[in-house]
Amino acid sequence: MASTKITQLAGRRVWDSRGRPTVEAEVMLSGGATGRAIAPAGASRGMHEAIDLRDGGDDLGGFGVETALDNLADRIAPRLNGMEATDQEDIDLAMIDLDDTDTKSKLGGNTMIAVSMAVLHAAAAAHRLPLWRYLAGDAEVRIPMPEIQIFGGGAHAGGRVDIQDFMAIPIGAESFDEAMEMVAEVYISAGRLMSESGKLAGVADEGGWWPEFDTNEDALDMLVRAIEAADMIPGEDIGISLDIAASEFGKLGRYTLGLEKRELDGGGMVDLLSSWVDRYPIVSIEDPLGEDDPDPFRIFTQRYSDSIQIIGDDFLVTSAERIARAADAGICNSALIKPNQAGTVTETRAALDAARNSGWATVVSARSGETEDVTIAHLAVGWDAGQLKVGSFARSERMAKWNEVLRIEEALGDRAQLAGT
Ligand code: 2PG
Ligand code: MG
Repeated sequence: MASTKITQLAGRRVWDSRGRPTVEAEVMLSGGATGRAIAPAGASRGMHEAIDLRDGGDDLGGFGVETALDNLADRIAPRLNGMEATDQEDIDLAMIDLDDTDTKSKLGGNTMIAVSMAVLHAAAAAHRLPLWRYLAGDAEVRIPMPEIQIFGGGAHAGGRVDIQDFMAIPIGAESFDEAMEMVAEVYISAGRLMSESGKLAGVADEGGWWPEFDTNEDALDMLVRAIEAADMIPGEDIGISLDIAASEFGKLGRYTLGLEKRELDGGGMVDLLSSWVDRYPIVSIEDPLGEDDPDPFRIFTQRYSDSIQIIGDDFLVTSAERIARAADAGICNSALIKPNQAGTVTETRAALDAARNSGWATVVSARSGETEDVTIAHLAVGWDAGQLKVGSFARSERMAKWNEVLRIEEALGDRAQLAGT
């Protein structure tokens, strides 16, 4: 293997799927290998996530990343120069030490995750291995089951309906290739039904159809119809997965729902969601209650933990500590794993391990602001996470990830196995 000392580390401003600036990091190693990665950005952000450092002010809507890039050039690069790229933990700890805040507010979680993932790519390149294989080593891996958005709502669609992600999980698929085909049919049929009912109004932030509905239930009904119209059986071929992202419309146990601005407390939310789980072929629900509302979250988990997947996103923010605490308290049975919520690869992996140690399922996830970066596709396979969520079945920042998994499935050949099958 070529030598793997970091000899160059640089950042540049690139642009994400919302047309906002973001940080790209590029690393070169002594043996000539290089690695590159781009930070994604969330819109419905958990309050305990690593800070996405932005310049503020009037330019670029306040989303500028000049401070983040200065931190990379002036503080991170001099510190990491000469370090071994294969010692991912040392690299990440060096940045954590340099930042020295709980939320990565000095260096910026966006700066740090771009660097951390770029180093990982460079190390894999030095080993002449695809990233997923470098991560897996000799371990067996499975291809992740995809969760794919058909309608986008909530903060990704101006609050048109409350639920943020209406997703399809192709539980009846036997390969990733077949999973893609099944969801493609549902996406097409949902678009056709929207058009026929005069509701086709473009797409939301992650490429799911714009939710031109009066209620959340209308969207759920339409999703069931779309699955049936694509000649598949809801709940058998395709399960419904929802990201309620309840923290976006609920604070301190008060939830303001619907275009009519109906108010519910935590118990009311549990009842409403229970009525949906009982009526629709729902197999997974993310953030059913707010990040600051653990008691009803626990009640919901107790009621449905045996029958559906209950994922924490804003509630757990890819933190090993929060995941372990939630597991002890009986809240959630699965964790969303978003590298930029943690801020480094090492902490992301620790969160995944914490979930696994609690017997939970894990879902590696993109953010609503994305780019052509496909690192998460490799993490999902290489870490054998079991599931992958990257948004809809449209727009290249999403399709780049699905297409990358197709390539990995092909590379695995006969050994490829879709998780959950
Ligand atoms: C989520 C993500 C992706 P955002 O809530 O799970 O859908 O959204 O990146 O805006 O937090
Ligand atoms: Mg979420």
